[in-house]
Amino acid sequence: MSRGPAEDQLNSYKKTVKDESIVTTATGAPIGVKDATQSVGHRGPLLLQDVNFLDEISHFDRERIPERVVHAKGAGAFGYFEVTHPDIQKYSAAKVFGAVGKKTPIAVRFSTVGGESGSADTVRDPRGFAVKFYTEDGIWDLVGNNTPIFFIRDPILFPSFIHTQKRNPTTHLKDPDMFWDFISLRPETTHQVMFLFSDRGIPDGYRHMNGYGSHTFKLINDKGEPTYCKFHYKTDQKIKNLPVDRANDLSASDPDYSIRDLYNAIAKGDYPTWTFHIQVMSYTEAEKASFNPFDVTKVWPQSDYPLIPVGKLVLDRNPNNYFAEVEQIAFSPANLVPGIEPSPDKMLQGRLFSYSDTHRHRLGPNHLQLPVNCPYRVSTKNYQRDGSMCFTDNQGGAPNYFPNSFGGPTECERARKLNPPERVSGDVYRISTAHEDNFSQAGIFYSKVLNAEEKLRLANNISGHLAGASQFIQERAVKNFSQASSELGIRIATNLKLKTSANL
Ligand code: HDE
Repeated sequence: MSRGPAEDQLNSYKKTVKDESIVTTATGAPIGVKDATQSVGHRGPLLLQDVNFLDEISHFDRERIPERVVHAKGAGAFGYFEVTHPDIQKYSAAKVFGAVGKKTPIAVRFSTVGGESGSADTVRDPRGFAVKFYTEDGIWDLVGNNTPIFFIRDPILFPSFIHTQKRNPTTHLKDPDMFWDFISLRPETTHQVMFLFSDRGIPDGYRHMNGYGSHTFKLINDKGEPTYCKFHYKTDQKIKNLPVDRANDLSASDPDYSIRDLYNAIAKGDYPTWTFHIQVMSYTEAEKASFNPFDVTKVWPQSDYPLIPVGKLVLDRNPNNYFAEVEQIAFSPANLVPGIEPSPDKMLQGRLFSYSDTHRHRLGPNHLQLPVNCPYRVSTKNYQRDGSMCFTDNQGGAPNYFPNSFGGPTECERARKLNPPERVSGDVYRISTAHEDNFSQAGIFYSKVLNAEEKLRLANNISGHLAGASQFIQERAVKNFSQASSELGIRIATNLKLKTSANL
């Protein structure tokens, strides 16, 4: 591995920072001897009165916070979003899109999904692509992936789905039976599984992949009119994927390949950029669409819903401290601003609760006060108070109840207008989505998107992984893939020496 800015970080610190400070305890008391505990004589036991040792070791004992239950391994960077085209203003009055040339600071965290925080970067897995916009109307988080679709369409299945990607509770090993059992029992996963086992399943670092908001969102314009929308970021570095053998080698020789690649590119001034687009769909079009536009296992065909350019994302700063700015960064799809709302997409609705809930567990109820999470471009005024680790002035002497007669913050007329009423009706029950259209777009992906070599690699990649599962599960999986494409089904069955799906 050659040395770049990442490998030279300590040397550059030494060159740029002249540190003549004195070492202290956490309470600021200067320390005279830093490399020895207080003991009784040369060979004697230690003393409980050695408060410097207690200070050091008790803080160390608490260094790790819970890692993210998914997306634990990641890299972060900072930069800005710039509006380059005015078209989105027809659809959204969000201030972040307010004028061509307007720049908004952003933070981005890229991640793998299934592995722990020490796992290898170059695995076959979706990649997280989470963007935090520090807008004049507060924080907007677009917490997406490098895929425009997802595996499931009902959030209640998410914990089970994730368990199958993690370790078997007895063996503590990844388990192909768990993975393929769930996948084959829930055929709505077929589309995303085909994407995952295609070349794009192992991107070459984080700079060479697209990002997608994936869900359908709702935009509201300044007349209070709603439109459905999807968000896309296209990489300007061009899509680049790793061949399977190279990815496997890197997992052993440089498991932090993607973090290193991003850090070094930014440190060298080779700033990665993405062009930001939307697709839009009117309410009338949504009613008439031949597919469910709120189903995150489906794309909106670009032939019918063309990409509309909006702006660009530029990443031009590395984190100064990984823990403070990346491990503690907290994204949530519920962090929305006036002019951008959730659609009825069930998965998005499910996510609206989960993220802030996990942050309260991982970081605490006041995680929004941390510098990287705080909406620093606005002055946050409300009636929330206290909670563990409140480290602001806790809104001083302002009234802590609403309404009041003593001058607390009041309601915003603009925000009210940008949240117009919406009519919703229907019977309340648990609607199973298992048997909705699971295969038509997966079939189009195979027949229209992939070329001959990519089709072959897809079949081989699936077979290589599926080979580890029990035969009855392999057969069920082949049946599903055959419904997307009989050719794909035959290829996998042949590779696995199974009967072809017609005979299964
Ligand atoms: Fe997540 N997801 N997710 N997810 N997700 C988390 O939040 C969850 C889903 C995504 O860099 C967790 O802070 C549910 C889709 C990214 O910090 C957790 C459901 C998409 C990140 C969580 C989904 C994503 C997460 C774990 C189904 C793409 C990393 C730690 C309803 C559109 C963000 C955390 C970062 C992280 C829940 C499905 C993307 C547990 C319940 C679909 C990029 O809250």
